Amino acid sequence: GINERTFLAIKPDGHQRRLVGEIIRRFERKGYHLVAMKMIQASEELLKKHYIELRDRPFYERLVKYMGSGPVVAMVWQGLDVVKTARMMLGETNPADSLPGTIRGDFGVDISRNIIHGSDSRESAQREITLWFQPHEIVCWQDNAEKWINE
Ligand code: YYY
Ligand code: MG
Repeated sequence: GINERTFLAIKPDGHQRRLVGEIIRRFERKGYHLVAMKMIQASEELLKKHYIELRDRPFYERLVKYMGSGPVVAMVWQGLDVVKTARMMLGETNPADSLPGTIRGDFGVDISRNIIHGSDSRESAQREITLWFQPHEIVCWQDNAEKWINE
């Protein structure tokens, strides 16, 4: 949709490796609209809820521990088909399968250190935005470049 929203989170490795600016820059230059952002040390409870669908996978506990091992930068981005396009900009789950030009393809090596999270569907985006952000943390602002980005 035109004003679709997605949830992105720069993981602790992306943050420690000083990729925050680089990642935000990619979404800004693409033309997407940033409506929420915060740096947080996520609790185990939040991370377990975030990854609830993976609770039976062998890497679940390790994943939750890694995500809680440092600050993450949580964001909500808005724009035309942003859920699907953001996933393309991230690359595949495994950086080894991700093309150069994608975030995971350019900056990652290991599947369990893949730099950034992005919602995989509009339904997950809605669930994740609600989980990570309070309604008042989503900022509506006039985008003066809008008419140069969407017809
Ligand atoms: O959505 P995406 O992040 O691309 O992958 P998911 O299948 O949702 O898995 C979430 C997260 O788990 C992934 O980003 C890395 C980690 N992971 C892992 O450590 N080992 C795997 N075999 C699969 C996923
Ligand atoms: Mg996923």
